[in-house]
Amino acid sequence: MSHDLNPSEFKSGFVALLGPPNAGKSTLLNRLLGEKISITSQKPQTTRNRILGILNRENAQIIFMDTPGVHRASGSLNTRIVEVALSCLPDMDAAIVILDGASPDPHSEKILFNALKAQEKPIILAVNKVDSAEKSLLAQRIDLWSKMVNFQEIVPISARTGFQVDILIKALEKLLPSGPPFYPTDAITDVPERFIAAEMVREKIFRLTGEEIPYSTAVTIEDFSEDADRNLVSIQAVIHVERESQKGIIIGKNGAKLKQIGRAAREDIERMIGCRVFLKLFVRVQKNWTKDTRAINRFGY
Ligand SMILES: Nc1nc2c(ncn2[C@@H]2O[C@H](COP(=O)(O)OP(=O)(O)OP(=O)(O)O)[C@@H](O)[C@H]2O)c(=O)[nH]1
Ligand SMILES: [Mg+2]
Repeated sequence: MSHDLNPSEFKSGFVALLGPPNAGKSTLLNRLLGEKISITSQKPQTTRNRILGILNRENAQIIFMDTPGVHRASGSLNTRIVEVALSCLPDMDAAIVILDGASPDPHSEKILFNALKAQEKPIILAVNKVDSAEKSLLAQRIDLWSKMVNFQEIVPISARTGFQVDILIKALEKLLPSGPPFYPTDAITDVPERFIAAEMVREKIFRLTGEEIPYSTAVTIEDFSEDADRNLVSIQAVIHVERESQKGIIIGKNGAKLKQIGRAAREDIERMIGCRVFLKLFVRVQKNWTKDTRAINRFGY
């Protein structure tokens, strides 16, 4: 059998991953791609930007857009984050709505369902975390959700274990338009490595610090240089916080916390780019940056 690309058989398109904070959107994106490009944590509002992930199949290229969680927002940064999530819809060919089947979030779901009502694009509901959901409750929730939006299909999944993720992909392949690939078929994302490196640092702050610290933090890369001879990448990153006291917490006693953040981030970055990494972290105070639109822009959100 020949495997030449036949344009009339090849399908390609853009699919938004939408859902409340913490539903598992970024975990699902990484699972779909088999590679970690989007950061995840147990805390809501981990993702701040759209992240594009490209899944190359034999007869299709599916381009997924991971988005920040949709919720009722207050404050400049949060309002921006929700806008980022919803404003992508007109450019998409389809959407997957991801809801947490184990612990629903009725408030955010309502905002999301309202935003989707006037939507003409095909929408698949992925009910996530079925690995940890109670079966009879899960059935009730699915019944309720199925009446809210005219979903093309409903697929119970586990982004963590991969359960039924293949079914989700097949359902998508069916409804995407015919057409050639948009990106080279060996590409996995359009996001530069230096952005993902900054995100890896931000993920460790989400996972290793508590309270308001992760939400007061931005990470920028000041230098990213490759030394091909030594098979080494040197990265200098700045962690921006809002207050002096937060700087102290991030650095920790004798620098222990910053060291822990740096080591964990370096290991992830090495896995992503496949060579040794020298990562140097600095902490800088930028007063009240989450309320300052210019600072939010400057940090790339
Ligand atoms: N048990 C279980 N946990 C999951 C599953 N998928 C994701 N999680 C966990 O749910 C939490 C949130 O996952 P994320 O992927 O960061 O969620 P998100 O929707 O991207 O969240 P935001 O970016 O904050 O909007 C993490 O602790 C994940 O490990 C799943 O299928 N089963
Ligand atoms: Mg996310």
